[in-house]
Amino acid sequence: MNRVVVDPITRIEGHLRIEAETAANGAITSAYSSGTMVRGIELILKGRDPRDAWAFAQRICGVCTLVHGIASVRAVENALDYKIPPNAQLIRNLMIAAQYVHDHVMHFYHLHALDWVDVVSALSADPAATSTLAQSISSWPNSSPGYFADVQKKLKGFVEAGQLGIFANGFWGHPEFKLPAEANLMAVAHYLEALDWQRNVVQIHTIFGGKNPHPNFLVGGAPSPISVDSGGAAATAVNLEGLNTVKTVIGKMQQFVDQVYLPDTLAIASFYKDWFARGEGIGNFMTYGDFPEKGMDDPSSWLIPSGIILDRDLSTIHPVDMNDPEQIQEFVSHSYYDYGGGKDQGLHPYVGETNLNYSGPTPPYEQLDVANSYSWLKSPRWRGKPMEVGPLSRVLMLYAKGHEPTKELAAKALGQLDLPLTAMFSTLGRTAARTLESKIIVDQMQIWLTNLIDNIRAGDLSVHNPVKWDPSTWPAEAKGVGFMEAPRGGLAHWIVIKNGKIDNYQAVVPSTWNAGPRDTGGQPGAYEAALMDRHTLHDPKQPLEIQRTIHSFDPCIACAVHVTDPNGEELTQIKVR
Ligand code: NFE
Ligand code: MG
Repeated sequence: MNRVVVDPITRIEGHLRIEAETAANGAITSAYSSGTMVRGIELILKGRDPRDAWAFAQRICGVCTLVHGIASVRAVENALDYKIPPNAQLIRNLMIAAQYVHDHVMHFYHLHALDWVDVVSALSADPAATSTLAQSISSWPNSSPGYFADVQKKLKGFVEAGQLGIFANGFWGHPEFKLPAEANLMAVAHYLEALDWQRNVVQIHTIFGGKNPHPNFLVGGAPSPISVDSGGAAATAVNLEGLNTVKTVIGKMQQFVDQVYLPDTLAIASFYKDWFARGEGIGNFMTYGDFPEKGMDDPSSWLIPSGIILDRDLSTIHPVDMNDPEQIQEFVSHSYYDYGGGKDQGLHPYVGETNLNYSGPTPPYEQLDVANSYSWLKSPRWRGKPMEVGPLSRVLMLYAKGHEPTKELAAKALGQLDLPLTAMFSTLGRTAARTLESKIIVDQMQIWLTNLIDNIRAGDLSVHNPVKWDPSTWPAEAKGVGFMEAPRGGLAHWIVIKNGKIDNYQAVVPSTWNAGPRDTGGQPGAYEAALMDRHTLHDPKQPLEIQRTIHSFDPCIACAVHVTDPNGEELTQIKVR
């Protein structure tokens, strides 16, 4: 038995270590996922004004830059039964959607594509043939032979200078790379274009929330007032000029998704169909739901429904109740934490504990102590079962609920790839689901914007409900859960308020569900199970297969452990033994 150690997994946010045991033929027989650093944001929040919590919670992560702000204001609003105006709801939807599409495109090109695209091979592509390929799959205008020749020249410049810069440290030349040189060059061109494109997208956050990353939020509504007469781009209120910019940016987002992201996903996936047959793992999928047309208290109005799918059975959707202490629990049996009531307890987040006084061994180590504790992540469970959260869960839930645009898109994509629906239960199914939901959500953005403009035209400028702003109106004790679908999956913050202050606060985030370690009963988390689902390492010194499947989840370990490294240290090696 060999043990392959990948530490850190690169092209993710945060610090993740994977250890895999392999048989003589390279097959992964066991896998372990470890978050290697901790901070404890939840402790920082205790005793603070709940109306300020979002600003602290948002600093959990700079990648999903707004999601913890949204979950936090929703938690306070849920605790206080605090309604927000329709305009604020629409503005939040637009801000969340902008985050999704931004995050998903960045993930595909900048974090995940290089698992499938051999950058060095692009050097030998024929620019004219690349142009023919690009024009055969899309009407995207940057597709002439001269354009691709220029991109290739730029790439050659990197290589001849002796350094690949942003493309350094790939497993270039690995035999598992299957794309023709021309497809590689096309993807490299789009990698560079996506860098440029994403600068436009973040404007939506600056218009509605003042800045990006970490736009502003407000308990009870949206932070920026709407004004029909304060002109100019420099105005702090949301005005017609700002709304026009939002409309233009949404158009650019749609064009990129339709003409670049979607066709590239299908083109690349068509060369890797074997990756639609491995890497799923658990088979349980959970969504909390999001994008309310009316309010978070009216689930029938949500674009993304909430629910649980068990054992890949799309015919039954089980309800999920985040207030039920029997349903959501976090375990720490294999985490570097202790609970007051014992390490094998499962705690609902209202009574959750973040104890950093665990006395057993923590990093550094030679090898994870997998029999005992091996991660700063906890192990969240639904009724004791591990769940996968994220784009695949959402697309399956939309599909199972009969959402027509999802069914049509999935049928078209799977038809083009000549694959059955069950192919979605896989590494590339997860990646394709991320692309499909980007299309579903970006199309919805124009509708939300139109509704917002219609409200404003009808004279409704309200973005904030002042009624419960004053803490003297609050009950002495209140508790609530704020949830959303973050790009990486269902995210929820649980808050307990006593005498106007935060008494307890727990965030259980998507990457904790997916990347957490084994639980008390030894059940693996989603990353671990996925790696144990038909993976064979071609070359243990270049564990590309591990990267493919782990990246398909789009890990964010900063979110998952609410971390930074207390010592400012970074590990930089991939160790193989
Ligand atoms: Ni830091 Fe985040 C949250 C996670 S969401 S990225 O919450 O996991 O995409
Ligand atoms: Mg937590």
